[in-house]
Amino acid sequence: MTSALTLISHHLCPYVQRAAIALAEKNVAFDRINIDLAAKPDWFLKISPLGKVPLLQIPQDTGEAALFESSVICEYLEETQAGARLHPTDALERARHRGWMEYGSSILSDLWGFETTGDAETFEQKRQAVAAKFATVETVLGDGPYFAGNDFSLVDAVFAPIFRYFDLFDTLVDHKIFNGLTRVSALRQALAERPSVRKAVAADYGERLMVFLKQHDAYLLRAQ
Ligand SMILES: N[C@@H](CCC(=O)N[C@@H](CS)C(=O)NCC(=O)O)C(=O)O
Repeated sequence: MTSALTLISHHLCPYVQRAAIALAEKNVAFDRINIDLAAKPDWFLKISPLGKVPLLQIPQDTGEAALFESSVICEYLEETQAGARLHPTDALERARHRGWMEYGSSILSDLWGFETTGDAETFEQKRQAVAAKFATVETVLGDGPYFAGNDFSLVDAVFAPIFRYFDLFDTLVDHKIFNGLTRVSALRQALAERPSVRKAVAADYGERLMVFLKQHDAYLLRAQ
């Protein structure tokens, strides 16, 4: 039986990236299996209650445990793995960080509409929603380089995959989402340079994302 953790993944999934980033920050070796979410394998459906990635498989004497939900996986890694702490030690600060992780998930919900809709009106609504949420993030950021200053945290692991989308989106449309948001823009830059963030996706991520947009006939590809 292998002793390594296995991350059940999808090439583009931002939630998977959170777990991959946390594992890399903790210096934990892991295997990664990418599945096709359009044709979910039976073995995956048996162990994924919600039919979603990521899953973290953890070898046990009795077989293999599978954790689902990215925030649960990240919290488990924080509690069980040595290495850099990814949550503050203070309970109030830790709770605050968990709140901002949730906030990142709510940005992802709006971003899903922004990137997949074929309709101009929905696109504009989602663009405004994402812009408003990042304007709020701007008000809680300090001098950086990361969300909580010098220490990289799980909040950063949540925001890095969100920013990554814009490496492609910026080349397609003048969305203005980060206009005037100097702290958010600096955070985006710092996260893009972080090795754990860089290696959380494969080299062909941008090409795959472009294929995904074309498959959805995304308005994003036609927007001015
Ligand atoms: N709340 C979940 C969200 C995970 C999620 O939405 N994963 C997507 C891919 S990015 C998925 O597996 N979708 C497949 C489906 O819904 O059928 C988490 O944080 O892990």
